[in-house]
Amino acid sequence: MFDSAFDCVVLDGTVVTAADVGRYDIAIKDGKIALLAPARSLSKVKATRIIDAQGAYVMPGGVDAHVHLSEPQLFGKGRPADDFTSGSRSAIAGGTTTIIAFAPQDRSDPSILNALDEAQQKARDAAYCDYSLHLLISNPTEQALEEFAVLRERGVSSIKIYMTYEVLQLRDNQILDVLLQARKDLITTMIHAENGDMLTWMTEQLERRRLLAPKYHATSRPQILESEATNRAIALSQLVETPILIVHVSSPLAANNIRTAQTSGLPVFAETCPQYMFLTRKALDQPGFEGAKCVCSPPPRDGEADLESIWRGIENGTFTILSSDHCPFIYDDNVDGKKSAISEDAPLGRFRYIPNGCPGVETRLALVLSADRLSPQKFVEVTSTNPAKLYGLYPQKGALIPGLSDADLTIWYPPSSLEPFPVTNSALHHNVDYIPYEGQIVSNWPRYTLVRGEVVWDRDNGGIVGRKGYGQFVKRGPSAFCREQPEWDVERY
Ligand code: DUC
Ligand code: ZN
Ligand code: ZN
Repeated sequence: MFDSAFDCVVLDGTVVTAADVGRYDIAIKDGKIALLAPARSLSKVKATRIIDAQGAYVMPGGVDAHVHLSEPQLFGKGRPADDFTSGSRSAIAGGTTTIIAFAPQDRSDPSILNALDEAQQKARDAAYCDYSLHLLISNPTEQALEEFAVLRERGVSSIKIYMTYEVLQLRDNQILDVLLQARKDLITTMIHAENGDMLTWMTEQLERRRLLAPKYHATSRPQILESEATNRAIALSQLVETPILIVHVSSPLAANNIRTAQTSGLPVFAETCPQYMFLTRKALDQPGFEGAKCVCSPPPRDGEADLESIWRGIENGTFTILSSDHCPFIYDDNVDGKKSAISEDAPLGRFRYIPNGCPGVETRLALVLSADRLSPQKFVEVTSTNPAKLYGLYPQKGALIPGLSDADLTIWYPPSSLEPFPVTNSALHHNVDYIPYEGQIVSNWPRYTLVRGEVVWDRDNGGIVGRKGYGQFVKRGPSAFCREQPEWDVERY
């Protein structure tokens, strides 16, 4: 029965999908999952490579649907330090096999297709893992809206819009235009929900009092900014009757708004990130300028109760996905990095100019698994399967279905075979000089990462063993959570 030669066989894994956990062997052929069979039943089949998982977790490769690479200045001063090569290298070393990055439209450009061309150009032949792109819309002209159909033809089925940042913020009527077009073209709209005008006002209040240090970043963006914008985004999507995804939710108040909308049957989805599960605003209140390392938006919240509420939101399904929001700025760089916010008259920097974002693509899976809080199925659901479903990659990604799924695997160390150890930036593979989690103890780490059947990360034998350029652009269909609807009718109101 199993006499055909396979390219690779993974023996005796504790195979975890979003649905099940069981002890299996996995056979791989031509980059696809070929077969799942009882553990050790494939030990004698012919295969070019055999990996003995020794009972360790074997999971569909991580899908990180929120990664910033090769972007211009968008979030304050500075620009992300990772390109598609270093960002995807860091991804595979952390067990992530597919990333979705952003193609930012220039605000002066009436089209969105130049942004897509440019991002695809940057990514071509550069990545270690498979990738896709979200179009970041900052100028929803009539032309841009008409081009949504072209995005779909080119395999891009999601966009991101902002309710804050001077160079990105859309007005409510523009958001409605975008949502209506997204509904027509079956595009998923990601929304950065913070009230930009409240933020500007708060920033001015703080600056007038010369309260400029990094910790005031959190003061300038209280939860009400996020919860108001979240509510408004939900109301706008309710008017147009189209799904939205609120990205990087940090606030329990916003999460409550989302939960209420979901309970009433609205197609509102939400993402959270490790920085809102492990960090509080104390991380911004460090000696000197150090707190700038953890400046991201929305900011980490007040205390343990807030972290607890985000974990609970993952457990109870409020959060559909858990992404990194990897937004990598070098700390010790006063041109493009965090220190660009320091000037002679503000030696501790001005929080309003600190580039917003933290690195995290490599640490996302190990930190969350090591917290030992989610069931293994829930872990796979929010870090791999749901992002694949939400963004039209399923079941090619995020699943282990023979004949259908790419052989993208994350294989961990067997139970108790690795001493818990502190994560340190020096062991990571991005282009950044720090992580917010330096010294945090993890109990496991991906031992092998496979992309389409090729081992690209072998922690004990060479580390990165994949090849730059191996990663392919993955064309996506519509979200599994989106459905065709009749034309929106204003007369219904
Ligand atoms: N939004 C993001 O999605 N990433 C980094 C900064 C931001 O505001
Ligand atoms: Zn954002
Ligand atoms: Zn982001």
